[in-house]
Amino acid sequence: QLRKAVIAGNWKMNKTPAEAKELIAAIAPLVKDATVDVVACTPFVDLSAAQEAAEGTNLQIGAENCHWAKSGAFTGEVSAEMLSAMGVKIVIIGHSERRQYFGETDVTVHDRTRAALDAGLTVILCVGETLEQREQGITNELCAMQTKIALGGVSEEELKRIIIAYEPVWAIGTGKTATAEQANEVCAAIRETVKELYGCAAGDGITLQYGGSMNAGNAAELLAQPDVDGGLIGGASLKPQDFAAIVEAAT
Ligand code: 3PY
Repeated sequence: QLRKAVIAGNWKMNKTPAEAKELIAAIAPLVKDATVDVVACTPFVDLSAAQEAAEGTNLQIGAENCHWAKSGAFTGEVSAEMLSAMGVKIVIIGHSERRQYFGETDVTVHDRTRAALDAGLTVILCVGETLEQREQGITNELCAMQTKIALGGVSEEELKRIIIAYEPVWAIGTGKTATAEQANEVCAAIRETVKELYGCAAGDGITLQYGGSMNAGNAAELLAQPDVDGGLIGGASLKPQDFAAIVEAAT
């Protein structure tokens, strides 16, 4: 296979540490034979508990955000260094909920990506258009621009630690899913952008995920698309059977 398939759960602001332990313990046996990479991205306070529960399994634990500075006067924030120091290997950056509710911009997404790479983390970089932007017909250009700004200054070597998740904002937490064709078209456009920046081999090698109400029912069709290599899973990642079914569909 050309690229690594990665199924990552995005737990968002759900689960206490005790609940996280339980959920990981429920998911792990269901995905133990997966041939794809399986990740659960949890709230900061759940990371230790989730890591403990995932020990000895093939489940990787990731975070949902990190700050761009190594340390300093940034009340309420968590640095990439801190995540790395606790053994976290992967982090979501630029999720649309961060952009929508917490003032995240293409520039801060770039800065957080930079910090995460510097700390040795793998980044799940989220890009995607709003409904208004889709209706204006600027989806592909917008996703290309978000990708280019985020990856500014990222080396070809570092690109190996980037996964890009295409998440149409209108499909997030709304129950609406992009059609498989829509998902593939935008993923293909993002891949073209990466090729433009880094060359054909790098573009062919990068893992692209679709995210936005992917669930046990629609995963197989989305994941069968040639440019969709994995999924970033919201609500369904909190349901062990559903999450396992998505992992199965990617296998
Ligand atoms: C969703 O599926 O709603 C997501 O936001 C995944 O990140």
